Amino acid sequence: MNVLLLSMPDYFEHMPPVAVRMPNGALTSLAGNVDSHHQVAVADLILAHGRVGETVIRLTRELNPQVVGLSVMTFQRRTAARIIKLVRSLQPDVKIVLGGYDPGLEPQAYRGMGVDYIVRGEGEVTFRELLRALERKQGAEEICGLSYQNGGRWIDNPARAVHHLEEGEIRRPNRAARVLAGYTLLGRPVDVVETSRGCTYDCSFCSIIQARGRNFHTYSIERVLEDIRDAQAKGARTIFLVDDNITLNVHRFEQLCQAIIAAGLNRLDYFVQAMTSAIVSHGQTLAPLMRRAGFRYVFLGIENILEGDLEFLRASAKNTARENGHSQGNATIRAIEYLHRNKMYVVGGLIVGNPDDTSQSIRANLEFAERYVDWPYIQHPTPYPGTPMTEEFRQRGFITNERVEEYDGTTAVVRSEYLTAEEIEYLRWKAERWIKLRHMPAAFRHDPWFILRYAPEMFAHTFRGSTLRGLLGLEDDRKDFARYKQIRREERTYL
Ligand code: B12
Ligand code: SF4
Repeated sequence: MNVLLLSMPDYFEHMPPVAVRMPNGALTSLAGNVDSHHQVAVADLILAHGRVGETVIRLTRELNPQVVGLSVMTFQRRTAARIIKLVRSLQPDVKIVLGGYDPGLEPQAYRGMGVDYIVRGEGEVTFRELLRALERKQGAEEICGLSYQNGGRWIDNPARAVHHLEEGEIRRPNRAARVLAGYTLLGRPVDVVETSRGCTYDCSFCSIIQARGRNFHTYSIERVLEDIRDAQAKGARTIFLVDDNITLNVHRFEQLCQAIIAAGLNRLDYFVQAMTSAIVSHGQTLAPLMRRAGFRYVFLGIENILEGDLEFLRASAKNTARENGHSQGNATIRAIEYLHRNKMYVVGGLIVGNPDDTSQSIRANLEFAERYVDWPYIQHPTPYPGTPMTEEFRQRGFITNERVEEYDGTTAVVRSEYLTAEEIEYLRWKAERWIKLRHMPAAFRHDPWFILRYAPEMFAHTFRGSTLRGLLGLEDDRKDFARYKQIRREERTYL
C-alpha cells in the first residue's frame, strides 16, 4: 500500500522555523515498523510551513496514498482538521489515521472530521496491524489501541499494553522514508533519537502519565548507537534525544555517554532533557561525562523556583537534591552550576501563571531565568487533555480560552487567582525577549555563518510587533505586545 505520514507545520514561540526545524520521531518509527512491502513516505510539514496546502496537494498527487496518517498535538488540531479536509477532497476514498498525544487522549474531538481510525498510545504495532487488516480487507475489531467507526458509531478497542523496548519488538526508525529536507537546529542538520520511553514521576502538567501510565522502558545501548550512526549517515550533526526522562536511570545514562565516546560519536552535538535532581546527585561524574560525549544543550525541567508552585505542578520531588536519602533543598542552582562548569548550556524550562501566582511570584521566576539560564523556555500552564492540571483549572473556572490552536504553551489560556491570562503572558513576553538576545554571542561562536546569515531574521522573530519607541521606553510597550499577539494569531493560519 502507499502510505503518506504527515506531521503538522504548527510551531510555537520558542521554535521559530528559521532556527529550529526538527523531525517528528514518531513517523519514522512507524515507517520502520510496518511490513516491508509498503511504500511509506514521511513528510514533516514544518519543512514546508509557508506552503502547506501546495505541499500536501503535490505529495498526494505524486504518491497516490491509500492511507494518510497524521501526528497531532493539541495546538495543531485545527490545522489537522484543514489538512484532513484537503486530503479528502483530493482522494475521497483514502483511509485517514490519526495518532499522537491529542487524538490519543481526546479522540472525541476528532470524530466529526472525516477521520477513519485513531491510534491511541504507542503506534508501531497498532499501525502495522491496521495496514495488514486494510490490505486483507479484514475488520479492525481485534486491533488493540485502535478506535474506529462502525455503522456511524465509534468503537474504542481495548488499550494496547505499553511496549517493552528491551525485547526488540520495535525496529529502528526508517529515515529513508522522508521526502522533505531541511531539518536544522541553529544551522546544523538535526535528527531525533530515542533511547527510552516513559517516566515514573507524575507532574500535573504532563500528558505522559495519562497516555501510558508510570513506567520506564529502555532500548539497548547497541541499538541506540546504531540509531545515532544511521542519523549521522543521513547527514545529522546534532542529535536530540527525545526521551521523556533519560535521567531516571543515571547509571544507564552514564553508560550511554561512555558508549558514545568509545564509538567516536561524540563529534556530534547532543541535546537532551534532564531532571535537576539527577544532575546534582551525580553531577561530579555525570556532567563531565556528558560534556565529553558531546552534550551541548540541556533542557532542565526546573518548572518553577517557588515551593508553592512546585507543589501545584507536582514537580518538587524531581527538583529536590538528595544526599544519603536526605533532602538537601532545591537542586536547580547546583544543577545549573554543574552544567555550566562543564561548558554546557542550560535551556531553562519554567512554568509561570499557576493558580496562585501573583506578579511578584512570576517576576521572581523571570529574574531567576535572567540570571541563571542561557536560553529561556518559559511556558504557561496549559490544559492539555487528560492532565491532572486540566481538571483542577476546570474546577476552579480558570480557563479563559477554549481555542485549542492557541494551546502552544506560550499563549496564556488560563488565569490565576490574582492575574488575568493577558497580564501573565505580558510579563513573560516582556522579559523573555532580552534573555534570548543574550545567547546570540554563544550561538555565534559555535555557528558563525548561520548566525551572520540569519541573525536579522531571528531578531525580527524575537522582537516582532515591537517598535524602537517601545523598546526605548518612549511608548507603552503594551502596544508592542498587542501587535505581537496579532502577528502570532496570523502566523497560526498555515492553510
Ligand atoms: C521530544 C519532545 C519535544 C521536542 C521535539 C519534538 C519533535 N519534533 O520530535 C521539543 C522540545 C522540540 C518539543 C516541543 C514541543 N512540545 Co513536545 N514533547 C516531546 C516528548 C518528550 C517526546 C516526543 C517524542 O518524540 N517521542 C518519541 C515518539 C516515537 O513517540 P510519540 O511522539 O509518543 O509517538 C508515538 C505515539 O504517540 C504514536 N503516534 C504519534 N503520532 C502518530 C501518528 C500516527 C499516524 C500514528 C498511527 C501513531 C502516532 O505512535 C508513536 C510511536 O509509538 C513528548 C512526549 C512526552 N512524553 O511528554 C512531548 C510532547 C509531545 N510535547 C508537547 C508539547 C505541548 C510541546 C510544545 C507545544 C511545547 C512544549 N511543551 O515544549 C512544543 C511544540 C513544538 C513545535 N512543534 O513547535 C506535549 C503535547 C501535549 C499535547 N496534548 O499536545 C507533550 C506530550 C509533552 C507534554 N506537555 O505532556 N517537544
Ligand atoms: S518528570 Fe518530565 S516526563 Fe516525567 S512526568 Fe514530569 S514532566 Fe513528565
